[in-house]
Amino acid sequence: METNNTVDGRKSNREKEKLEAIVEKLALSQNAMKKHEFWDTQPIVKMNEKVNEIGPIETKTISTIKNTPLSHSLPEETLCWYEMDVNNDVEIKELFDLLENNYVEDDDATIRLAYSITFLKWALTPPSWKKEWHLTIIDRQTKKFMAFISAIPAKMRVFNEIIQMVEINFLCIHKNLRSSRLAPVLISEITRRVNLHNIWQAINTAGILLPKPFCITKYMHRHLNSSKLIEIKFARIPDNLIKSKNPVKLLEEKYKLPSTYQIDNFRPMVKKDIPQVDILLKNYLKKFKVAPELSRGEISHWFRPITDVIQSFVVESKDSEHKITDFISYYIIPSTIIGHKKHKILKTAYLYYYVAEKYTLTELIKDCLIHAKNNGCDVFNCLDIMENKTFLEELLFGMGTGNLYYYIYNYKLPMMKSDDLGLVML
Ligand code: MYA
Repeated sequence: METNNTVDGRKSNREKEKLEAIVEKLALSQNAMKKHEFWDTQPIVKMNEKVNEIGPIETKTISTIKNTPLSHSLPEETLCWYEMDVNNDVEIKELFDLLENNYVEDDDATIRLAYSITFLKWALTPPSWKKEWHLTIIDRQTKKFMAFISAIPAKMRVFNEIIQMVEINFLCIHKNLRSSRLAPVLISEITRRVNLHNIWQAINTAGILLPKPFCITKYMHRHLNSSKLIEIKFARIPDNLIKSKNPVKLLEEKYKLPSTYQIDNFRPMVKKDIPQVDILLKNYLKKFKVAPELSRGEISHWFRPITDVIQSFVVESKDSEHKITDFISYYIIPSTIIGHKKHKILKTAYLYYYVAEKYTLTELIKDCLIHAKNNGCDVFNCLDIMENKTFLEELLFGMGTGNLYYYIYNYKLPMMKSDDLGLVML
């Protein structure tokens, strides 16, 4: 049984031990028990620490926080802090260029995330966003963007506690400035700027293992365009098909989808649906140990459809009540296919939030796959969080190679299973 501030019970303890064992194994195999010059100084759970309670690690007051930027830690002749303006076309293009050329790549550097300008604006401007949290480092002479980190406000429920936090994202340093300890400077400066708003916790994801994730999740992928995925080596031909005459054709047949929705009254979400979606989603997210506490304004911001950024759908009852019974959404991030002659962009759909009431989750995801396919997406991704494990097999999702780790800053939180997590980060 779980209570407010402790996690108890033999079953959850067994699960916790299993999870701790996995992290230890991973930590050892990836040599992450090593010293972390920066992270060892931060209020985070240590890699070998066993956590049995939840709550802040350190408590401070605003009066102890410096109100000037950490300039001494920057090479001041060449670089300086800058608060970018996301609504300025030139500056958002600068951010786009920095990320397009320097952001997250897969392990063998074949694809690199290339968030669109419209996506970046959307992701960085939820209700109560702050310009000073779009923290940029520019080259003093050329004014080029050389590094970036962002925070956005996010209320999070952690077990029964509701905490005003920030989500940290888009940490990026130009390739020419790597390994010069600039990341700790960016993280410390954004921490200072967030602390000045009396906010002391943050949540983020990363593809690398650091001290210490509270949840380890796996990426799952579902082909929408098998021939392209094979050509760019995102997917490979399975062993059982290698000897067949036309394995790609067989794969395409395997992943073929109907061209029209299977659910009656499955339609794009519109403004008037927001109050009903709000109630449905708030209620659904109560199932999970960690989930966002979304305001109506945030629901409107995060789910209002924007072409090639975010797509949301509802199912509306056919009777005079026009009740919304189901909801599903996915977002789109293109990736650059690095150095490929034929293909330049991989268009990827990512499952976002959903509520399945009248229909099964499998039925809803299937219509979402149909939309993503018709919308030109090549692959549909999701994590093994929330109730996603229930549809993976039937809808032909395959496991990816990497993990996505979830971290919380300045908060003790025992490790949890991925299906206890109700948080999707962009
Ligand atoms: S995750 C996406 C991260 N971005 C990329 O992967 C893009 C491509 N890579 C790069 O741009 C650079 O390689 C980055 C590191 C910028 C990642 N999370 O400057 P360095 C630590 C946390 O010499 P560089 C996202 O956006 C590393 O362990 N720490 O390294 C969420 C080492 O510390 P230590 C990281 O390679 C970000 C130190 O940095 C990460 O030139 C959440 C080395 O610094 C990472 N992904 O640059 C940030 N990568 O010695 C934390 C490296 O101790 C937020 N490091 O091991 C925490 C909450 C803050 C707000 C709190 C408010 C209350």
